[in-house]
Amino acid sequence: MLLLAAALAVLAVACSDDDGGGTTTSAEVSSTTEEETTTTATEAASRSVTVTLTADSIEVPEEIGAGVVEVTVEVEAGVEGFEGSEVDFTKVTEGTTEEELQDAMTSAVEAGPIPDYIEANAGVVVDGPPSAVTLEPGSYFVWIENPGAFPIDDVSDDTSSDGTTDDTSSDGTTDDTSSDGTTDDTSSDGTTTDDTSSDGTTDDTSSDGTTDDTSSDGTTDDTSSEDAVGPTLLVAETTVSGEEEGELPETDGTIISTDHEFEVDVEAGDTYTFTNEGPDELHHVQLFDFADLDPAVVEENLPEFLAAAEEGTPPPDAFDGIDLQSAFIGGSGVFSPGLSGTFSVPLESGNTYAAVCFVSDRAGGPPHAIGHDMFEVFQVS
Ligand SMILES: [Cu+2]
Repeated sequence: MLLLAAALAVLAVACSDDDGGGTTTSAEVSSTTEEETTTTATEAASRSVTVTLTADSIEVPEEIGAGVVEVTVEVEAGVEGFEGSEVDFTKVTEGTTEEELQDAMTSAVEAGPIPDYIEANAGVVVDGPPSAVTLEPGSYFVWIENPGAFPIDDVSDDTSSDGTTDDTSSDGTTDDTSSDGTTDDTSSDGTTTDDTSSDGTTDDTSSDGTTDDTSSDGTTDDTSSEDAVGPTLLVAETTVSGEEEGELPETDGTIISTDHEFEVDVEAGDTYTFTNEGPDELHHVQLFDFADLDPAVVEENLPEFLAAAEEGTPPPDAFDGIDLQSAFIGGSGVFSPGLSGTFSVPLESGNTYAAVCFVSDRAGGPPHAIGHDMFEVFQVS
């Protein structure tokens, strides 16, 4: 119910925005943004945003200004499990449901296709100082993987999935088509064991589009409630609006991705800018520190190193006990073409690093590092 209310509120805001611009919008969101309204009439939505993570929720402002946005991620005291995770700002086709988002991300993680209703993405990593990202106007889901996804025997979850159902009205259309392709993947993750049962019912899901949602959700959930898991993602909705403004802050260097290569231009430091120049695919950069190893040796052995990590076999001898986990020092969020963001990693003078992309093509397939040799070995001067 809460979700329904939130969804409607966002819709209302989006509509009023179309007619009246930023001013009316902020008035309607009054409770949260009243103070900001008074600062600038034309610039109601803030470009400095705090994302709050709790054990079972993610909270963001209902409206964010387009352009360069500074994102601070706060984790509620005592809550664990978000370390190193990524908060994604995912622009979706208006009317896309939370369930479709869950489906899409589950599919993406399984190297499946990324559906067209995922229009753009910018990500920030939970740890570290605030990151600046570029956001284009549109309807967004802001989400993070739920570290608390655990077997439940709880109706409240049905509520959340019902919450998605509400959007139904608007989705009926897109859902069915896309969910048929993806739903199977979906169900296999979100609800591991239910798959069997829900695969049977998956079609119901697509037909949910109509009105049965409540009933069919009710059914599937009930059947599987004993071995169901919590929602795979914690999700909030927001609207990004207004003129795109602002400039990314100066950093210690840039890493640019194209389909499917990196261009690295960095000096020693701790904050860098990642830009995805596309033209088509989503990318990120993940950085691995090989200390004083010869760049040529790293270059030669990296494919075997990555393959070994994927297959769970020992790393090549040349790496002298360095494995993927121990070498990993962090990286950027995932960005769609045309978008940028800052991220924090420590790069030391003299060390050898590898920039690696593990994202798959929109059409599906292996991680870019494996399928397209998308990595770049470099030494910081
Ligand atoms: Cu990539």
